[in-house]
Amino acid sequence: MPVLADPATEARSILAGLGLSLPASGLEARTPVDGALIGHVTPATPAEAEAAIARAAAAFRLWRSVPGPKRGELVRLYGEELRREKDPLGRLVTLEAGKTLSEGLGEVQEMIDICDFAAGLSRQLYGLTMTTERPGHRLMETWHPLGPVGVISAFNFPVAVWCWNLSLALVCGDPVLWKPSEKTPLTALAVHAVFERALARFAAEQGEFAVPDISQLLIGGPEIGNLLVEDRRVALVSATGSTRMGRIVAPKLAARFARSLLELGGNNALIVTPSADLDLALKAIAFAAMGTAGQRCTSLRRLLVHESLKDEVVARLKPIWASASVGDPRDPGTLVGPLIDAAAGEGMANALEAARAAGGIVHGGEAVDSAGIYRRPALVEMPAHGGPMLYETFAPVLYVVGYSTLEEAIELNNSVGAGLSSAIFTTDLRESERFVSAAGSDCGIVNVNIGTSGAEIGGAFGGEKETGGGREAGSDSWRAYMRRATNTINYSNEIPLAQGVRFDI
Ligand code: UN1
Repeated sequence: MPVLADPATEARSILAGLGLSLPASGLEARTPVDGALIGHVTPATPAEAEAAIARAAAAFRLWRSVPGPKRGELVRLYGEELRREKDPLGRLVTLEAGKTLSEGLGEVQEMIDICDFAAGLSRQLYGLTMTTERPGHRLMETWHPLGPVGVISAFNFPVAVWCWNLSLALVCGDPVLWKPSEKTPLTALAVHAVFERALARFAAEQGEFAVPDISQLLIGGPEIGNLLVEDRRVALVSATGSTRMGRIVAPKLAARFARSLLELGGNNALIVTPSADLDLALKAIAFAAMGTAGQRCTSLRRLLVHESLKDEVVARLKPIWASASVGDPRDPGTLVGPLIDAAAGEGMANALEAARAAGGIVHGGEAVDSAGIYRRPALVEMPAHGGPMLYETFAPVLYVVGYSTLEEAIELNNSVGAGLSSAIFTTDLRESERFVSAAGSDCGIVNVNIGTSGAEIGGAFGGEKETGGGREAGSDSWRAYMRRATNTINYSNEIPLAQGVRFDI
């Protein structure tokens, strides 16, 4: 194992390199690498959050009239700044969220990718023109900026998910107010400081179009998130987190008819059919279940294996699970880093207890440190689909059950509350087409011969049912950040009414 620096010292030196110093008191910021205190951050008071919302509302009135491609230029500059700082930012993600260095860097890459996507999109906010039933008329739609967007993000993708929202919102003409997870305030400060550099460059190069306060960071707890949710000046709240959080946020937004974009829990399954290429499947299963220590909303939690293969698949997975290296996420040999905190470790232990109580055979899962946040990944043979398989445990636990027909496997895939991601391994065209068809998986992400996690930004990301229904990142997800106006323009000398209605005066 290479000699690695003290995590808190390394984090502080990365922050200093980015020009950030931490105050002596405030909210604690810790690293899960060894549980140490990195420093403190200053939370926003409710009055400060209120003032920030007012500034965002004022910024909106200016930013909405800046031409889309100019807005895109700012996001392009941010992508350039991120490229320059990819290494320290990726390391900081690793230190604060505990994901492996490769994944920390991958997360920053995801930010860069969405900036590129959004910069291109800034010239493509297309509306349709329709043929009209009336002579001398034109019927079309235009897409306009919506208003300030509140972003509430989770610890597991502490910076990329904000950037999916920020880059699209800015290009769409909306200012952003960001409340990051209380568990990851430092990465938020760091990426926001880098954004401010891009904004300063934009102001220097495109002065007439620069608008202050188009991106603001509000560090704090649920009370700050709640202010964003309840304030009528916040037009859209994009919230990533648990289904429990979504159940609190969604009715409040609905009560004031605000838009919501919800990315909630997942309980993702992968089906291994008799025709599957098992070598491929095993690699995909390992990354999807153990990557990010099982702390992605897209992590694989339920493995549904055809009964003819179940023993073989379990026998081949067991040594992969037993040999996966658990340790410091900065060590290039590590596959599974720490869980975010001790509570997450307890959550994993409780799920395994529930699995045993339901008759499951648990392989692995034990803590390897005294704090219980470094845990061996667990592989659990379940006697039937049930017990803790029915809910999401944010930890590296993979439950395995057998199935006999594809219909049954699809039923099981769809039988849980969440509907985020799903996958099938098959070389049978009929099976894969059935899985992706209207009568197949009911999830927002439906993959063939690839795992459940690790989506590219080009597609729309999100899921159905208790996952909340929101879509972020690629495809036409931008529409959530804009309002649509339908325009009928009469250039004739008559007032013909639609549907042939007559009203002669
Ligand atoms: C999340 O876990 O909240 O598809 C987002 C993936 C990542 C995003 C996950 N690109 O796994």
